[in-house]
Amino acid sequence: MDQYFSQITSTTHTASGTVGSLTGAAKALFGPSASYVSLNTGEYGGFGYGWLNYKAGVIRRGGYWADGVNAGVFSTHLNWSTASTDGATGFRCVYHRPAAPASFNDGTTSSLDATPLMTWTADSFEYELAVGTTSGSTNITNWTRVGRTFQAQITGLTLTAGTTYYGSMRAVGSSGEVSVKALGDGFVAQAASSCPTGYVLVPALNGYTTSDFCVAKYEAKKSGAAGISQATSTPWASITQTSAITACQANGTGYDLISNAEWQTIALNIESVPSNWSLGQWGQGSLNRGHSDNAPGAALAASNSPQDACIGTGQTCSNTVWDTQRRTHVLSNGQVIWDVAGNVWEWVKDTNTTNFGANNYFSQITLATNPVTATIGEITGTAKTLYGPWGSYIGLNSGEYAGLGYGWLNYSSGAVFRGGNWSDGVTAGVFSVSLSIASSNTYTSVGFRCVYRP
Ligand SMILES: [Ca+2]
Ligand SMILES: [Ca+2]
Ligand SMILES: [Ca+2]
Repeated sequence: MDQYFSQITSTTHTASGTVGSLTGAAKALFGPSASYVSLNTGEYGGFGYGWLNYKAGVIRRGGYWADGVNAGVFSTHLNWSTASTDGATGFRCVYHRPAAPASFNDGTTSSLDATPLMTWTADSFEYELAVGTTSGSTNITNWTRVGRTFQAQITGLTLTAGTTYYGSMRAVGSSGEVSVKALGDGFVAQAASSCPTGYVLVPALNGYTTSDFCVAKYEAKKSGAAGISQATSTPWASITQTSAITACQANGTGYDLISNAEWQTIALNIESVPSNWSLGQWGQGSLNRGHSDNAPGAALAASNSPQDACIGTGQTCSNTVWDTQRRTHVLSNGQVIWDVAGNVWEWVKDTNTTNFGANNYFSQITLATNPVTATIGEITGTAKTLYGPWGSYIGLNSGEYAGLGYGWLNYSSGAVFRGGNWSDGVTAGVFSVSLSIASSNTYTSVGFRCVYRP
């Protein structure tokens, strides 16, 4: 029955329905919250009228210039369809401010000059991070734009060992409107563990690695029995995975062949840094895939200068000019690492006995396409978790395929090697993986990279 809203109650109008995100009777869906049944003449409380005895499709609110006492902020009209128009009916827009980032994690420990790598479930917004000495405060670092990405850290800080700091983050909409803050539960700064010469610090990544570690900036080069990290000379290839472990450990205590979890920590970090993408934004265009066009048709030495990022490739690029063949990637802490993608394949320390299903580009590998789960080293999951990117790139299904690389997953020959080589073309990339050969094999296109765990 149609009625003034002061007279509409849960007793007079009992029918329940769902309108948008609300479910209830007319009073809950359209009416005022309190009871006004005594206001039953004259202005009727000024709430307006409910034309409720219809279900024609659309909902109009508020009344119009000729509605008299029937107009009001609660007035509701249900007798029109979506195709209706008249001169008394207009409309009003809303802007939905960005939602607070979900699953924000501000890490557990940091060095003295940078926050931990902070992670969240990214949507399509730009994000900002802040750091303070109490939850939600910004007294250490005010809001700092980190771009549209899913993990980031703030560098250039001077933190005090043993002190607890708190990260906060917010999303920023296209008009500059900010979301409610997401609050971290704090992290403790610790005296920095420095990396050996030729190694760069990699921040731990929740779910993959529990501590920061050092990775060789370069593919291993042969120096006596040890695989060392230096720019000059070509990579040490034609070596078995077993011998690569020995060659890394020959550097001394704390050195080892990189694990698959450490490789993923690096690859996922590279994925999160906007400048590694051709269009300067996470997920836009493609990641560079290193020396992989088979011109020249051999592995290359590197350079000590990040400006020489395309050295030897025949292409021209630098640390600021992107190219598919660029050999360097930047980590979230600003460190530069060479040839993670392309040049020579690289053994990881873990082995594999699982066939993960069809081979494909990593932009096309999902939980659904390759659902087999297994444990490789410290990680348990499907191929996407064990070897793949964080983001969903299913729409990047031609050309560069996002530059992520290819998964040769339909094997279980024993060994795991990553990154692709100089002739792999579009199938090379920081996530590329092959499960096709045994640890005892050697190839001229398969080398290795060492880590140092402080
Ligand atoms: Ca924390
Ligand atoms: Ca080339
Ligand atoms: Ca490589």
